Amino acid sequence: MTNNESDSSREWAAQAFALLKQKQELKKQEEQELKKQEEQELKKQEEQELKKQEEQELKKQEEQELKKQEEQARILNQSVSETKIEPEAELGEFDEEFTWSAMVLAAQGKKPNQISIDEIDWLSKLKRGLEQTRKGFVSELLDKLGDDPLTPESLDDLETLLIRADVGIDSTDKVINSLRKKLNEEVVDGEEGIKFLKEELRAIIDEPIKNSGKNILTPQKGKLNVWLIVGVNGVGKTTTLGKLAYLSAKSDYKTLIAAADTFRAAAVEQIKVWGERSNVDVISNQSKNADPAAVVFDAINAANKRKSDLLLVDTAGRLQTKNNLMDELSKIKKIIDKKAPEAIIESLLVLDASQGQNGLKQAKSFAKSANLSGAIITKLDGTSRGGVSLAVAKEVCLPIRFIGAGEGIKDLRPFNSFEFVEALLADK
Ligand SMILES: Nc1nc2c(ncn2[C@@H]2O[C@H](COP(=O)(O)OP(=O)(O)O)[C@@H](O)[C@H]2O)c(=O)[nH]1
Ligand SMILES: [Mg+2]
Repeated sequence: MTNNESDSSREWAAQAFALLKQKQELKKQEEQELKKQEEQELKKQEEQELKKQEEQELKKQEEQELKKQEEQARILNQSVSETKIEPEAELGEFDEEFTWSAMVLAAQGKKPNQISIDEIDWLSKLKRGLEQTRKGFVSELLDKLGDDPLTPESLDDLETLLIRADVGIDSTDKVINSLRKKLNEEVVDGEEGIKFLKEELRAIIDEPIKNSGKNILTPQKGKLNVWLIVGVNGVGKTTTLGKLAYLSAKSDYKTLIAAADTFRAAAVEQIKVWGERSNVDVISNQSKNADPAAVVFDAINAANKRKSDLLLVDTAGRLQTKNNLMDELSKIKKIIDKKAPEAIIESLLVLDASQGQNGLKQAKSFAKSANLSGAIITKLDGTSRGGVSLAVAKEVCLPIRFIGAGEGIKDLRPFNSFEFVEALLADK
């Protein structure tokens, strides 16, 4: 080979090498690309599988929940139809319970001739209902305080007790800070401490009520008032609505019920029984999975025709993450705006006190998307978590409008912070 020849073949070899190298790189790249794609595909498949599993799990949960609800409704319907007429409350003994209830009424400026057996009965029920909450709270507190002045240590105890009663961190902090400030300024004995504590707790619950400009919630006369009863399944919406219908009709408001929980067949039956008991008509649509907004449409027509004062709307309670509950609510609101633009709408969130912090979570997520105007706390009887009422007022800023403490038609009353705090902190 000449020098020339050798140069050019070297060049040729170099070129070939470069080309081969390029090819190999390309192939490597392609392989990597393919591998990446495969991995992505696999990941996607895994994600889809997981999602499917989650959906199935949710569906199963919902089915179970529905089954439970149907069963509850069946039992409730049975017991409700068996005891259609609630017996009139009877005067009990002249005992400690009566004396306590009477004193709570007197402290609100009522004269002896102004009180009714129903009021006494309710206060006794409320106090009894809050017994569980009180047990782990006031009794222990009073034990700890004794007759001695409050100390920084007793404040630590109080803090623990408040948290345990589901009062919430924000409310607890506020109360403890105020008490600490007071302690720094003066000697505070046990009794005075309790009095101050009551004032602080009342102030927390009263704040959203004051801000709303309405001390208690009543239908405004001369207008159509629409109260939407919302909340997740099983918290007591339908029961509460039945009790509200009774209260409203008894107070001479022309009342009507819309059975807009069309998701379960038994829900319509359940509300009809409550309608019968309170002598209030129920507008419903029997067809399966009827559109709730269509039921509300019919109900508003009827309410307009009859010049009703109050339309109570029962709604479905599927969890908002699973279904379009929020869409359903906004559709209902749109219908009301269109058909009755003058109507005064209240969206009342029903919360089951026994669910404690979980209920608070529900309230927060509903408040974000459902434009709530108030809360109704149910099942205060037999739970130790009655303190959650304070957390709702403080952390969700909702005025509490009614409280329920039992399954009977009379076991719901307008919320009164004085009575609530007295019952919560009663010393016996
Ligand atoms: N102990 C007690 N039970 C209640 C109260 N309110 C409702 N319930 C019960 O809770 C269950 C569910 O109530 P329901 O009104 O059907 O709930 P909804 O699914 O939200 O409509 C029923 O068994 C009711 O009797 C209450 O204040 N106290
Ligand atoms: Mg219901």
